[in-house]
Amino acid sequence: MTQTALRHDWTLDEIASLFTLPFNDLLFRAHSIHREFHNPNEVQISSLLSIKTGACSEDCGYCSQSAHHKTEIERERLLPLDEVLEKAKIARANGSTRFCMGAAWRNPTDKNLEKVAEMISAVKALGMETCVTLGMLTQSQSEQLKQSGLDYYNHNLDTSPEFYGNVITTRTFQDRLDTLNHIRDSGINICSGGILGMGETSTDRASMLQQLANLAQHPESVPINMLVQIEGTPLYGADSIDPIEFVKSIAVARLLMPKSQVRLSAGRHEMSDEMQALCFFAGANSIFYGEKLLTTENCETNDDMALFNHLGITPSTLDDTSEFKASACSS
Ligand code: SAM
Ligand code: DTB
Ligand code: SF4
Repeated sequence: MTQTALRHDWTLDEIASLFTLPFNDLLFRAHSIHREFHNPNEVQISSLLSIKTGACSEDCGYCSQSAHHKTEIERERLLPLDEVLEKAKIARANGSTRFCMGAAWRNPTDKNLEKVAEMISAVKALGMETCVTLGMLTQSQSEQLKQSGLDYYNHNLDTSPEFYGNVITTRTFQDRLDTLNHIRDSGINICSGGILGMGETSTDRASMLQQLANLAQHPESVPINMLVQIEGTPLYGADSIDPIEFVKSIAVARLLMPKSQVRLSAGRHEMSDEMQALCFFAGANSIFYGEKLLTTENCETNDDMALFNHLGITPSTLDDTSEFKASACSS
């Protein structure tokens, strides 16, 4: 049987019609593609650490760390290297293969970047994959990160270009695409996705996925977050997304980006085991693992392992992921 081809020319109508398929038909199609490209019983796990917290000059309407919103978080300067390494070692001992460090910056200064580059090299030396999310980057900053051993850069489109202005006003959708281009051009894997449940329509969800799928190369990792509602942020109290619609969005992401890791990201804490199981069936094959995301709580690790056992899922090892990378997302 010939392998399903990767496409980069999806129309909005085509994607919208995937969303209107009967649920069973959509899930069957997504799961079939999932099996074609991935081991259906394996999930990759990454751990997160906030290396610089709060006081961010951006006004992202969902975020606890924006200086524009009154939220109850403890601001923290850039963490020292030894503290970061200690957390990375714990994540490694718990089975995470990738360590993702996040900073509440609009963009890093060159001085900040040097310190983060040191962290990346040191985490890489532990035998883990590295990921950072630091805001907007220039081309030369991306290249510096690549040289330090960075494997993935997380930079989300967050939502559709049409809904974007309702969520963020301090930087544009195009700014985000520019950063993604710099990351791609410097040879770092891209982790880019968005957030569902911010009051966007189903067409917005289709449009955001269209933007990701029609990039010249699909992001290697596609985090799909469900909004974690944080008191004091403008999006606190937004209408939450229907769980079935969320699962359908995972299925559509899988259909549009067959080779990518689709990451069931923030919001798992609010999901039932059944909803997570449906997301894994629909094509999600990676998660953030550990009791904290950046500033909010994640699922208990014991509960995650119990769910994995219940579903017969095993966490992937680095050998499995390097096999995936060897067949990278290029087309
Ligand atoms: N400051 C950097 C930036 O915005 O690119 C990096 C950190 S930022 C917290 C990383 C991503 O986390 C955001 O782009 C957003 O998609 C996601 N995120 C932040 N707060 C969230 C929330 N309350 N619920 C769900 N996802 C969230
Ligand atoms: C992503 O898409 N989700 C993660 C990671 N990339 C950096 C962050 C989720 C943050 C959830 C809210 C918080 O803990 O502050
Ligand atoms: Fe700042 Fe990132 Fe939060 Fe936006 S999402 S306010 S850029 S930390």
